[in-house]
Amino acid sequence: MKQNDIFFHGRGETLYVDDLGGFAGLLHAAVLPSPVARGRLLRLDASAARRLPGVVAVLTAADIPGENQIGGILLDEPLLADGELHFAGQPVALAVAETPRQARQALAAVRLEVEELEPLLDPRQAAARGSLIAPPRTFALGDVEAAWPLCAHVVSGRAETGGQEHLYLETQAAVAVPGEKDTLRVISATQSPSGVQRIVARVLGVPMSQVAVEVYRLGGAFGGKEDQATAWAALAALAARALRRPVKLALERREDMRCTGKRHPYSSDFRLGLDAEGRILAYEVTFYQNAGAAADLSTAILERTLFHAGNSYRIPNLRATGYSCRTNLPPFTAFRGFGAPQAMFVLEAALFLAAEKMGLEPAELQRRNLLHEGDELPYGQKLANSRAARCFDQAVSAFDLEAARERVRAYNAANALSKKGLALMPVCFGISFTSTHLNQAGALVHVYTDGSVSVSTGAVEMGQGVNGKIQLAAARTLGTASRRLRIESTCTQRVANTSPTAASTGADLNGRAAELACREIRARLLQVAAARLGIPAGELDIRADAVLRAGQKTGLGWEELVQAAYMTRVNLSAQAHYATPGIRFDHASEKGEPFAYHVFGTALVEATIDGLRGVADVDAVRAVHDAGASLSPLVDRGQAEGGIVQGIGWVTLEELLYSDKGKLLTDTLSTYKVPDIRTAPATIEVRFLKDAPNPAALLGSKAVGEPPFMYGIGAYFALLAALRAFRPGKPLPFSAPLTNEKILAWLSE
Ligand code: LUZ
Ligand code: MOS
Repeated sequence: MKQNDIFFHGRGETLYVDDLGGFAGLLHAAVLPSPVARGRLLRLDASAARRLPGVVAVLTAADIPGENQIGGILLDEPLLADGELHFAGQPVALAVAETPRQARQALAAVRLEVEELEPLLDPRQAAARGSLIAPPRTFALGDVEAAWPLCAHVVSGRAETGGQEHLYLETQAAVAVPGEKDTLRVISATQSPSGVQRIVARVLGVPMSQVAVEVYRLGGAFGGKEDQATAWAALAALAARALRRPVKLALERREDMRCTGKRHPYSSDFRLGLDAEGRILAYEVTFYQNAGAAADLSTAILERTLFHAGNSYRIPNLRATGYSCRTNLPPFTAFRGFGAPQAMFVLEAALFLAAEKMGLEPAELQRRNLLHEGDELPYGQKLANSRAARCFDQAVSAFDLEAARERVRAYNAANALSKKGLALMPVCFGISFTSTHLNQAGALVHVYTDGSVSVSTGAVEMGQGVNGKIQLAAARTLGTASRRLRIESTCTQRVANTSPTAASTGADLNGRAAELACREIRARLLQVAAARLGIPAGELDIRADAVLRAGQKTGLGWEELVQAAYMTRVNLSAQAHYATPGIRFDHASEKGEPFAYHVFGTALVEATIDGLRGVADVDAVRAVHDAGASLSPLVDRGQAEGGIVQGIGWVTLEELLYSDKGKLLTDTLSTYKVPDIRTAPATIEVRFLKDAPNPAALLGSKAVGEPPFMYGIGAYFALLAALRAFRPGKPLPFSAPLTNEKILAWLSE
């Protein structure tokens, strides 16, 4: 990010969807959520609501001109309930009024007659009753059955991880503006503009070409707007189309917490077998994913869980099975890590248990089993450029594991009521969308006659700094100064068929597309320069706004060059498309090379438990992280630090509680705890692996968004080590989050 961007942002001048003005005749919409988790809608009476002051309309499923269907992967999610209620918070009706307050007053006056049915909330129960989103899937390598008898040690158990609220600062929001001839322009806070365009067109029954979707930026997303921004945009579009006026729909925080999906809770069974030296021989794991009431992205998320069942470890015999279980909770959705954190937690639990049984430090088992170059991953891909051991060993030496262990031992010997623990957390995360077709991106670049440059791509800026990275890559390729470049909003009329900005691939894919478009313009400009200077284009270079020959300035500058190109009628615009090469996956065999490359790293986490009060502190997280040749070390550090804190929140603090009727009880920030400045570790230190360019991505860089999240898992196991110091021998829980309440209960039981 440029300095002036930071000041602009810091002064609060950034406009989010709810801040946008200038829509003549703007109406406001609000959504009536289902009051029950499962039931039948017997009657909906909006006559009193429609008579209230300022109320323009109350819309229901009957008002949808196209299909009442917003499912992306599976067609199993109505936009507005059509008789059956599948989760508390499911949109039932839409009130539209002159002000947001009047719209919400209208909702309170809608009379619903509902027959409430017993909801299904537990994923194992759902699986037992055959309530599945899709058939189960199994990834297998080697032969686990043949391996069990060879194991010197076998441990088994159950591990649970809870959901997680995204808590993006900007809640879900969209504005829909009708245009002439049934066209519609939707400004949406979405990670997936083309996804919104496709569903809005489907719901309205118009071609996609009549719907333009534009995104300026998001106030955070974390996966929560990959699929789940769509419903709100489609509702705004429905109202705008019906009423022929611009309509805004922006959720209040509590509405957002109640109605939108979160990270998937998982309940898993594991069995891990090792030889006498502690080498993993066999691992069997079954994941029960709580998908909620509709598919959303659950099948893709479960797939990434299976891909990461082995995390950073070499496992010659593995069988991983996943069930995506349909329940009556709001559909769970993408969240940073996309199913991989859930998988990694289970294997770390198994290793922790095995280490205790063998009388070893978990770190010894971790180190012995790290992946190496050429190892076969459970999905058939041979690991290339493994940096697992390099990161692990550097973390052990740079952060002096021995000294840290000694500190913990000394502290625990000296303190009876307070104990420390530490854990190492290695991470190996595959980069590419697991759905191969999504690994493509487009860009459109215009150079204007004054030398300024406009760059559009499919990438959505959500605070992760993707625009800055694209700007850097484009400026470097063109040979002009970054300040001449403007990264435009993301718009489906400029760049079509965009994949969501997700899977940590935003800069990889869109940066490459921008680079390709800029290369084309650069090649044309070099021809122009060659003609002007009478020097072969192959001997010329453009750098820092100047045309060079053998490193020497030729006297021809950027602005003059661009003018010359225009005057000689040379195209100063280019469109380009990038598709990640060399990836494929075969669903019949569950084998292939789905990932362009992997990101590696290891964190050392230290934590303290106050045994009297049950209060846990994560003291320090230090990580050696593989960022490749970072495009922006400051941005990447921010991503790593933020991911670590978010990961710690997931495993130690953030707890979603539902009533037995399936209603979210923790729907405010007084009941749902998120990490703050007090709970964040006092020390976070991220060191980037040195001299580690990545041949498989933009300018040697690596994707950075998701992998660091999983370092946070180490906090759970550091806390378990501290609990162990209080009570040797007592079985430890593998149930995240390990809240202060759970710690106190374990200590006092
Ligand atoms: N979205 C998706 C993702 O559709 N496929 C993926 O593999 C993925 N991974 C992480 C985050 N979002
Ligand atoms: Mo666009 S959304 O008209 O660039």
